[in-house]
Amino acid sequence: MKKMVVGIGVLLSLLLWFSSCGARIEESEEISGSDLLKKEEELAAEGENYIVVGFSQVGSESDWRIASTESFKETFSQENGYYLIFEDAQQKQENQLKAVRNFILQEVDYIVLDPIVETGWDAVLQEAKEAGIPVIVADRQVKVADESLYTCWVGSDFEEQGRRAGEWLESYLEEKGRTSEEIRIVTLQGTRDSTAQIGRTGGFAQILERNDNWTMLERRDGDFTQTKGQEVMEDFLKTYSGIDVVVSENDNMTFGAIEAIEAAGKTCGPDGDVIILSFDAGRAALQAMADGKINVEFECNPLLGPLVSDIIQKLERGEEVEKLQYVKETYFDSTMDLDTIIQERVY
Ligand code: GYE
Repeated sequence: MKKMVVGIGVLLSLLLWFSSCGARIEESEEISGSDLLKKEEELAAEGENYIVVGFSQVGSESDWRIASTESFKETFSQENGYYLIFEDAQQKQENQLKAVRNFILQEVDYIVLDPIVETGWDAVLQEAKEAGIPVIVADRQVKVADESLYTCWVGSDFEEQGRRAGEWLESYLEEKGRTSEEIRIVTLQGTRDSTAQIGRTGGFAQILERNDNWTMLERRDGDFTQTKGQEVMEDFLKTYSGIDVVVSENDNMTFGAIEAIEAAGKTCGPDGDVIILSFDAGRAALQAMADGKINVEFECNPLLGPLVSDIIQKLERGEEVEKLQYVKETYFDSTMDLDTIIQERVY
């Protein structure tokens, strides 16, 4: 595996790329064009070597995403021996394709990709392979015909999260003596065709199937944002009467749904009219649960920066890495000691 020495050459090409494409170069401390020149001199003088990492991030659609970006920027710092080129795709795959191609042109050492959707990556990953640049996929997955087009993937088991949500609902309804009642459910789905959406919807569907008294009224795309989540929930409330359960595939859509439910004069959470199941379990959502508005949160860990760094360090030492690496996760509900959990929460 080649390791690039960041000296005048690379920084100059970064600068050229920066000025010619008008693209944005970001790193832990943000750099402007003239700062970059200064940095170039500094680095050349210090003779330091950096591992250059190009990271194509999904966007900034949610609290989870912000925590993920922070984790990468904090980990891939110059103090840690990295030079990070960070690109926010604003939830558009075409922006990610452009970013990855730019990383290849810049001859970065590693490409880290958090793919918005699973398909459409074969050609660009083939280009990265031909350029000899290892690609580490983080969080969401890619579906490619040739698995050798990426080195490895690290992230959550979204299907397990969805299944866990269904199982939790089964035992909750049993506890409440509602097993023979019709249970009317709606789902706010995450970005259609993203791994997080496919897994959470699919996992929950497995449990839905075995419960004859559950009716899935509708599943609709809320794109993982609060605004969309609120819009879709408002529509659901107008269309369907007697909604018992909302499955919301991330916290930000949940915040939107809560607004919509309350604006419609209804209540939610353990003592409310509507049971809310949510995914991510960020601090703000756990707080909303402590305030009695959410029933349960299925954890999704956004702190993938250090795990990707471990993979890169292994590759640098010429070691093998596991192809698929799942992070361990849990769930939280209102019966738990939420004050302590919130205090310990780092995102
Ligand atoms: O759940 C959501 C974000 O891919 C796991 O994307 C991630 C999801 C996360 O927008 O909040």
